[in-house]
Amino acid sequence: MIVVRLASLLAVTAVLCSSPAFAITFGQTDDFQGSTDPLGWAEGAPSPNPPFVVLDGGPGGTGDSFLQANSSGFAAVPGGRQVVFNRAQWLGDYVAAGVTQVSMMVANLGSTDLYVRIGVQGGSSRFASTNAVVLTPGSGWQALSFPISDAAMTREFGADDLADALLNVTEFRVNSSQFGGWRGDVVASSMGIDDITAGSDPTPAPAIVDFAVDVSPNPVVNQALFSFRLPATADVELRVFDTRGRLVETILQSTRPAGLNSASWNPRGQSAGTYFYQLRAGTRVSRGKLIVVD
Ligand SMILES: [Ca+2]
Repeated sequence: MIVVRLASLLAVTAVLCSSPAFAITFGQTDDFQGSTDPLGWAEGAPSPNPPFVVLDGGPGGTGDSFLQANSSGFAAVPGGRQVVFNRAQWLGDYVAAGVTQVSMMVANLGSTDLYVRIGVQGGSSRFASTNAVVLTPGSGWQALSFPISDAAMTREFGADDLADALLNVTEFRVNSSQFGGWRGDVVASSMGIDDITAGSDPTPAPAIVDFAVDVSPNPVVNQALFSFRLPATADVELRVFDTRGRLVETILQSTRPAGLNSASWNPRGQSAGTYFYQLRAGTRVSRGKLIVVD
């Protein structure tokens, strides 16, 4: 009887595992704010130098966290290649989500050139960017966009059917590969990554600039009022995240006129503690911290 129950439990588990536990959504962003959780980004385990979150020095400067990926260049040991992959929130049906491009901020933090590409795996098929973006050492944070299309990607393994692979992506990766390929080069290097965003061509990568947002009161008791001034009509999105980077609530998602704008948030149902807000207005982004008290 126990064997039967175990068997059915395993069957249920197998069914659950056959579909992604996470589904990619249009507009999702890994900004690494608010914690040292690398958000599922990893290297082949066990790596002696897995990717890690650096709390300051991202494209927004102080307080802008980012993911750093170091590679040793030693071929014979894990961690030798410059590559990070994600088997969590970047999985699922890219076609249904309308995701045809991934943009990100990338910095070359090492002393050798980076040849940045993305890769997607669906089923047994693997594809990587046909053309790399070359980043020289010390060139600062750069906004990169990688189209996900037959024109922009090359089959690296399995069936040459990108459209089919995109129906159920099982791994998404970023690597440095000078001559193309899935695995990433064996090279001593260091890459900073931030604001990895699922979008569509020709969505530009968000430019990070100062953008003043007033939050009152903060700490928040019953209600917070966000005030901000727009130089021109813009598509505005205001979201609140917890310290693990999980979306708590989308407060505002609409087109707003030039001039002074405001939006309020009632944190009812949320536990007391630290939260982060992110306001996007066109290509402008502003982030800040909220404290919710009982
Ligand atoms: Ca960040």
